[in-house]
Amino acid sequence: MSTTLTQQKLLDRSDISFSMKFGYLGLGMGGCSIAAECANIKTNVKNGNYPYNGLLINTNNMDFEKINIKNPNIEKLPIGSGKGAGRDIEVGENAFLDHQNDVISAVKRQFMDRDFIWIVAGLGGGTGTGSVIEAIKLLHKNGYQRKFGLILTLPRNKEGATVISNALERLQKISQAMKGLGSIILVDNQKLYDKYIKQNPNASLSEYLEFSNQFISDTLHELNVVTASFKPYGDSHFDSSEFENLIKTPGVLSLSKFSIEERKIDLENESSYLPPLEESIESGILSDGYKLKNAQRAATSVIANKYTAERIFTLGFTDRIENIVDDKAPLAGEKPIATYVDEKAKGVHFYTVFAGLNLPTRVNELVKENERLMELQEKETEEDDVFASLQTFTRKKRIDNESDDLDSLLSTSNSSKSQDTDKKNSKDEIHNPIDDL
Ligand SMILES: Nc1nc2c(ncn2[C@@H]2O[C@H](COP(=O)(O)OP(=O)(O)OP(=O)(O)O)[C@@H](O)[C@H]2O)c(=O)[nH]1
Ligand SMILES: [Mg+2]
Repeated sequence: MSTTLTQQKLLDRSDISFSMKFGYLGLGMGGCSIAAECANIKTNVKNGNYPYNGLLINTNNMDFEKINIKNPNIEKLPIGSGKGAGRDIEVGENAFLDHQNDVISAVKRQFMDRDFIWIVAGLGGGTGTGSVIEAIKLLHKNGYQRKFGLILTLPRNKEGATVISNALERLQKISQAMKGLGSIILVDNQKLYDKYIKQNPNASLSEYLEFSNQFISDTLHELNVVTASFKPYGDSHFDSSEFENLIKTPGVLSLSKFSIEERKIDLENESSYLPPLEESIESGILSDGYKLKNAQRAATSVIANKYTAERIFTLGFTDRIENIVDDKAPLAGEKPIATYVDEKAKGVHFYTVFAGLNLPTRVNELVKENERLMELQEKETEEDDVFASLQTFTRKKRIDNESDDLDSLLSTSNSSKSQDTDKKNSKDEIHNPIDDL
């Protein structure tokens, strides 16, 4: 998939429209960085220069400085100590609760004209993860029922036990409440990181994060534009209100995109485009490992320029795509295949969205990783005990050999005492919770 094909230069165009006005409520450092990137989108559209806005909430004042804010319609709201929540979800939750009234006022001010709000948090830390449940409750109680969804990142395996268990603890609660929420978009940091590092082996973690945030922002914007901007070709139809239904469907949303050069689509040769389309649906853009069979809704949009549309948008073509989607999501109540003409399109672009899904297998992997780390911790403690018994064993032996020497016996017991204290201290150091921050 080449970049020129994937980007379509949507941002530089003035002839596009948006399905929905999104507002982004960022929580914690990751949540605020992603929300800011999404709300920073600038277009050339008249009266739509900045189609989105944002409210950024964090307990760490320094982190606010690191966020690149271009859109004047992004507001920052500091809560808590100003020093962060130190990966403690209770501290994050309490900071949010203590400033609840400020949050309500800011939400009303910022989001009064928004069609849909995305609560954005990086799962694993203290502030975003700790506030997310309270933020859900707050929007729900203050006039935004069914008008908000979640964008949550899943941590990478190497981020450690605290991060993974924080993320899982809150995911458990969120999954219980899932039926009452709009859609949830999961961003699998491990998936995006693996892909990014393969292509950019010398890049830093912060470069990865920047890339991932831009990628999330572009993906959402593209979907929002595609469903509103282009002329439907033929009878098939998928409009802004259907897009709205899709993102308001409770459950997880899986997004996929596939772009291919026009000349590569040979209608007489299905293998020229169907297998990579299927593959793109399975591998998703931001996360994968979904049981698509559970999807409640699905939608596919295909975009091509006029010349290509006339050649490829035949009944047989849409029929084949319909079969693929139907095969993957037999229970979906609606699954339109919509074809559009974009005069300026280079290549043919397929966007597929599945809504109402359960959590993906990546969450199982995180549960397993969490168990592995806990076992490792237990083993480590056991090994400490072995070390202690070995120490006693050596000493006893020495005592036996020199049992008639009182001085040396005393000095041995003294030194053994001080060794014990030393060991206790070093053990304390190893388990100092500050090291976990
Ligand atoms: N994709 C992406 N993920 C991020 C980014 N920043 C953080 N994350 C993820 O989000 C998780 C939580 O980190 P933060 O958002 O920094 O934590 P926080 O909510 O500020 O919590 P505290 O610092 O403990 O108060 C991390 O473990 C990462 O996996 C980001 O810019 N992009
Ligand atoms: Mg933080």
